[in-house]
Amino acid sequence: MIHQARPFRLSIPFTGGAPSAYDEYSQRRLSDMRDYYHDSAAADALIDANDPLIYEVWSILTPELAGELPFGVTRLLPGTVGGEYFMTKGHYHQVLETGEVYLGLAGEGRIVTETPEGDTDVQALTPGTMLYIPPRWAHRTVNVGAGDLWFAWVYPGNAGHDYVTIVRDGFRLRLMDKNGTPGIMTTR
Ligand code: PAN
Ligand code: ZN
Repeated sequence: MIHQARPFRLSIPFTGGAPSAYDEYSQRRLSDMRDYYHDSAAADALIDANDPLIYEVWSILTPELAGELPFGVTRLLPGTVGGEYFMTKGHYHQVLETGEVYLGLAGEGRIVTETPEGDTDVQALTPGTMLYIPPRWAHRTVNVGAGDLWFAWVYPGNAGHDYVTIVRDGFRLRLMDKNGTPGIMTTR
């Protein structure tokens, strides 16, 4: 169902957990995103072994219009693929001039961002963190902790999602587990 012009409410557990209501649920297993990881041989081995669940998304959908504000919650599981932390696919917004707000609920994460011009940034996402992703910045969430990472987000209804650029080029910065602490690998 797509919510229309009546106010409504739902609850989101502040320590992480599925929202009490949502329009759409989706999940990504490693097989859904093999080409996003740096080490595709390691990804293939894990897919053959148990094809782990990487993340789940609960979304409130709205009409895809500029004044609308779709929002929801993401759960990103802990783990690594060839030393690279479990992460979301990451994307540019199709309408590049649209930003987004994230709110950390549980766990320890990072938001890796970059612009088409090659500017890069990494920010911590922890419980209570509100994080602003300005227009033009591609964004990916990475779980660098031992437990689940939960966060909420809201973005403009007209944004759209461009995954093609990221799967083709990859992010310039990747987060790797270096003996238990996150290290940044620069790819280009
Ligand atoms: C978030 C993300 C969500 C899943 O809602 O879409 O965390 O990540 P991917 O979209 O990269 O698979 C958001 O940034 N929406 O715009
Ligand atoms: Zn986004």
